[in-house]
Amino acid sequence: MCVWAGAPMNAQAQSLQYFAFLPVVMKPCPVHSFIQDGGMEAGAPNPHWFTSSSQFSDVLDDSPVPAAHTGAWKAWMGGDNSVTEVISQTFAIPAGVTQFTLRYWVWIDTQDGAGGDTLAVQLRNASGGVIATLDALSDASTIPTWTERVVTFTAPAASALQLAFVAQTDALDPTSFFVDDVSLNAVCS
Ligand SMILES: [Ca+2]
Ligand SMILES: [Ca+2]
Repeated sequence: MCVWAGAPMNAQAQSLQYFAFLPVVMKPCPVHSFIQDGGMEAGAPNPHWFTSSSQFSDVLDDSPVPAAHTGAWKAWMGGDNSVTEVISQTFAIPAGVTQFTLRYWVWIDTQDGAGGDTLAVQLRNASGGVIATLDALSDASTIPTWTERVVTFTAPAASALQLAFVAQTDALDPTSFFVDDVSLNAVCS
């Protein structure tokens, strides 16, 4: 890429017209996803994903029905009343990278519909403090089959951050939030 930095001052100066071609330094763009095992195929217990459940149930699941988006494993969050379930992963960031594109596949199977069962996708600092909610879904979101979500966001400069999916259900009419194939890539100019 070049930048035109010169222009004639007037007609008499046209013979002095010049152009300066300035180099634009392009930083290498990491092409890999910062999230490891985005498809959760390493199973449970998982070396990359932290999981927690208020009911002590397994969050990562390889049941053939309902089927994962790809492979055998997926996250199955919720599925019962009054439950909080989380999957999260802390990832390292190369210096200077602050813009990201998050992609993940989600499917919401609900007996509710009033909006009280929620799935929040959170950007957290490495200690787990919430920085931003990147995506917010609920049982009122109509996602009756595997659907890809794409979120582009700017993060604060940091050497490490955490991505978390947090599902919470209310006391009536359960909702299952299924998540699979999570990827997080740098956005480069
Ligand atoms: Ca999978
Ligand atoms: Ca509910």
